[in-house]
Amino acid sequence: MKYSALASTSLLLGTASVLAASADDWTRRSIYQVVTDRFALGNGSSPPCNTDNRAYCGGNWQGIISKLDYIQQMGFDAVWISPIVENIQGRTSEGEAYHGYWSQNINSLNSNFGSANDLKALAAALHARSMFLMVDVVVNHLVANPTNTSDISPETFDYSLLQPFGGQNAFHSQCFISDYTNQTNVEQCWLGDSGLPLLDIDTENSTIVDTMNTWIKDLVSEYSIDGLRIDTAKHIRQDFWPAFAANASVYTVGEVLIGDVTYAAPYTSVLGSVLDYPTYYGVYNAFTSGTSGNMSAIASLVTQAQDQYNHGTFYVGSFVENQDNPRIQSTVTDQSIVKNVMAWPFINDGIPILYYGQEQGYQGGNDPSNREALWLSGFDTENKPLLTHVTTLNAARKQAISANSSFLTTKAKFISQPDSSTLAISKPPMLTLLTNGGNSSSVKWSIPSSANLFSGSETVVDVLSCNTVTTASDGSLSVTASSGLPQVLMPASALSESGSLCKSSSRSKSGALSAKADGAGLLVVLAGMISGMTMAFA
Ligand code: ABC
Ligand code: CA
Repeated sequence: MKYSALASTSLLLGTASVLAASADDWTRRSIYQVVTDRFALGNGSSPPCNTDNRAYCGGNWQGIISKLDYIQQMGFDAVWISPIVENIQGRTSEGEAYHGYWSQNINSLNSNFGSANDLKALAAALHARSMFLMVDVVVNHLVANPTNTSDISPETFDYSLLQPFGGQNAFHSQCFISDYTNQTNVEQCWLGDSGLPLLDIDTENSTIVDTMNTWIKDLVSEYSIDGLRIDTAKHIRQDFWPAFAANASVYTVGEVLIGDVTYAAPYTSVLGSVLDYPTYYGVYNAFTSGTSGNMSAIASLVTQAQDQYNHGTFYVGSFVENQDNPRIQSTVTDQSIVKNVMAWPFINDGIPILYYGQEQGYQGGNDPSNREALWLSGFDTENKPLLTHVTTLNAARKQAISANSSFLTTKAKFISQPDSSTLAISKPPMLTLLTNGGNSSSVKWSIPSSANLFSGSETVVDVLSCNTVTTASDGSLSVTASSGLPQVLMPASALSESGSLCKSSSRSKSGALSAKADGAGLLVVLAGMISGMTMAFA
């Protein structure tokens, strides 16, 4: 069954109701992350948007509603939107609050993105498509401009703007975070700098804790939110989170920005899970430094995370780009490498997240360059190889979920390889072969019969190309690649029952048969028939 019983029931009862989606419900999902200001305008216009200006460009919730076909046709069934509450107005020394992380009043919405009805309409439109809504929330800080820019001492802020608290005593005393090895400093000092201080909320105060817990409960219910991305999770004491998550009563994924598994691990017990930053760094480094990139570091980070995280890595958010880090293509443009990196979130244990724009080939570097307007590429779905790639990856994951009922609860395993520029990741019925060799490399993967993945003389399909290979009589498999492309292999028998993926895979070797969105299924079938006929006549 594609959706959980609870989700289906909610759909029958009415689209506006909260699905109360759990971490388990989210594991079958695939998330498309948008910065609301940069995705689409409800009126369909395409204004210019210079990221360097750090200013609002006009995207809004109605814009997202108008482009749900675009998102859903790539196979995504959840959307994570940037923070929704009212932010600091006007221009600060760091620009405008177009990204939404500079809250001022948590009880009011950011009118740049639309009205309460628009946000409710977005939730309803998503639910009508059986899609989930994830909202980004900030609990750690509020932001105020000092009234006197030459003096940012705490007395100089206009606290009346900072709602619902309204006074200096709601904040930790002023100090900027200066020592990331001192957890008290990380939790109680302030992010930002003298140019734009992020006033650190006193989350040790029980009245404030109650306010936050009531706030999140009401927010989730008011806007029918299915999941939360928790900003700056490591900047609040761990024991704040369990009650907050319980009040949210939906899946919560915390942003713990760190390269260290052991540091991140405890947050997987106080929240639904975390964004898997440690593995992100491993993947980013392995694929952006040529063949000197350390591929085995990925295996070691994932294994550590599987061992140390609560629920292993099944509930993590798995990503390779986001609003805080340079896009992959700002460093590497070899499309074979880009395709390898993009495959990662879809073939490991976690919940895949794609940051909007990657499918269009965006190349922005660090913040603010990585927040390009999507409308400037015209929502093009033709001639966009990476969009086709991600569509296939989503379809492959869905097919794996339906072919193996324990796919989502079986840990990914790494099969050791002789070539250090390769990785082989087994998560039955998927076997993924990755390489950082690049488009002119020649690499080989060897899968021994002891891996117990395939039977003897079995047909195995690379669902990215629809090419097939056959296992040896003992079930072992040897695969070579001369173009540096990733391969996502599945037994032909795991593909035959349903889905649009490589329909005629066992007969065709044509790369033209790669999976398309559901609507293109007929085309794929026809192409398969023609291809099959060609072979029959040959
Ligand atoms: C603004 C400017 C930027 C400028 C920045 C300093 O100030 O626009 O050009 O570089 C929002 C906006 C940003 C804005 C900030 C500050 O507010 O989106 O444009 O940047 O005003 C979250 C969100 C993020 C958001 C905020 C604030 C928080 O995802 O979009 O930013 O609500 C820390 C926090 C993390 C936060 C991040 C931006 O800063 O922990 O929650 N993200 C080390 C620290 C991390 C730290 C990171 C970056 O540096 O450990 O805690 O993140 O400062 C690994 C190590 C890590 C290390 C990384 C870099 O390397 O293991 O420890 O992280 O290997
Ligand atoms: Ca804090």
